[in-house]
Amino acid sequence: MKKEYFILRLHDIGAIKFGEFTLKSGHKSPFYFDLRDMISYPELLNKLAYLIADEIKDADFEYISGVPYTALPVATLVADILDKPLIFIRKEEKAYGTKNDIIGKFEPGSKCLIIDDLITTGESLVETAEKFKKAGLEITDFYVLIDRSNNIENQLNKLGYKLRSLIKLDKIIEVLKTNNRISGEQKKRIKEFTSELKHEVKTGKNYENHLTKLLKDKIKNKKSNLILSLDVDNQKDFFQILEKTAKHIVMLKTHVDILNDFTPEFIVKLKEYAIKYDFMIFEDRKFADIGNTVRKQYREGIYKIKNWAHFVTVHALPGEGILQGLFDGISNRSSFLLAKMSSKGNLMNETYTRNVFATGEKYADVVSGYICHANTAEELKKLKNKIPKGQLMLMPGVKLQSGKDATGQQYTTVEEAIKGGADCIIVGRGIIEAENPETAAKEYRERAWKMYKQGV
Ligand code: S5P
Repeated sequence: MKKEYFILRLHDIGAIKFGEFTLKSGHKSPFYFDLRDMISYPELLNKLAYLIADEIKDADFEYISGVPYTALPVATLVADILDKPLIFIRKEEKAYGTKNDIIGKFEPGSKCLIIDDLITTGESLVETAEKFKKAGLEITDFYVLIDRSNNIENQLNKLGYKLRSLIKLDKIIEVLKTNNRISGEQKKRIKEFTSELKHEVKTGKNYENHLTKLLKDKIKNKKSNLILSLDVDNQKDFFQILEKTAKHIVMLKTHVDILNDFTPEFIVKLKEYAIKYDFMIFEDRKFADIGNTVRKQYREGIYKIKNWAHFVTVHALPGEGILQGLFDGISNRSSFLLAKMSSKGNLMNETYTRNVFATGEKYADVVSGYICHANTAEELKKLKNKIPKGQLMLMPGVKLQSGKDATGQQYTTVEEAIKGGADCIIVGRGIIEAENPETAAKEYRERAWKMYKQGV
């Protein structure tokens, strides 16, 4: 089967469509690929499998894997043709995270080639490869049906992967135009669209809003990435600790509803401290309701959070309406979305976290970044890599020593947090329950800053 035939058949069955489609990123695309239905055309699938088998038969691998769902049936046929064993990783995360994520039997130390249907950024293929590697397999080869990336091959090469592809986007456009399946006008639009996309990938759109920039500047000027979480229940203790620690912090995180003796004067005093010691204010309210309700919770009640907190924490769980309700008509305020909490057994799985990042990217004018926790620098780095450029990662659950508390809080060290890419650490009891909060704050600040400065 010639590649040209394959392209035309995909067009026939509606796997390649032209029109106007809204992508996950919010971009409007003049074309859309969805190869899922291919499995219902046995002659197509079969010819395709022989074509792939021919292209990979000389590569060095012992196992074949297909990424579910679309590429798995294709990989199954290829495995059969080449007489290679098939393994794959389940798509759904297991609720209780057992290690049995790989289906099929394999010998650790063997090489496995991974087949996928499409490649755009390469991110998901690399993630899959990493999972296999963790299980002891060696991954050096990828094969994709359609490569619509911006020369991702070079970047993958640097990471130690070789990418082969059946067809590239340019070839699809050329074949469809030659066969009068698309007009010259459409071809032009597709070209324009892809060159814009390419441009965007190259320059990397920046999602930094005005308040994010303020915080970043303060981190630089104050030489601190310490956020103090001052969770005490009375004003006296609050201001006593603040007085001693304020010079070391870039931002103060409050839970204003913990105070037993809250009065409006508290806010006046808090603002004075913020000016005197040059820190920003962050109310950790963790909004999680429908837009209409959070709108009132943010503006009204006794705390009137909107009037004094530069940032608030928000759960993206209820959907975009929460951000619309909170920030509609408000300027000079921003938020951090909870992407991966520090508490043991939290229900934020990989998919949830990814969706939180997508929400934050879409609402970047009112989202400055994410609250992310991980137990190791390596795990944290994976989260950091997915955060839209320009937005920040703040990490709670930090102490000088790792450990946990009595109700599921997990602690990672300052060093792991910064090594993993945290822009700021959030520290509560490590400082406020220390014998001397002032020296504790100084120590956290210095340890974090030293590593941060090294750019690790
Ligand atoms: O996942 C999270 C998110 C947050 S904002 N885990 C957290 O611990 N926090 C907050 O950070 C928590 O509400 C508390 O105010 C602070 C951590 O306090 P510590 O005393 O455990 O350091």
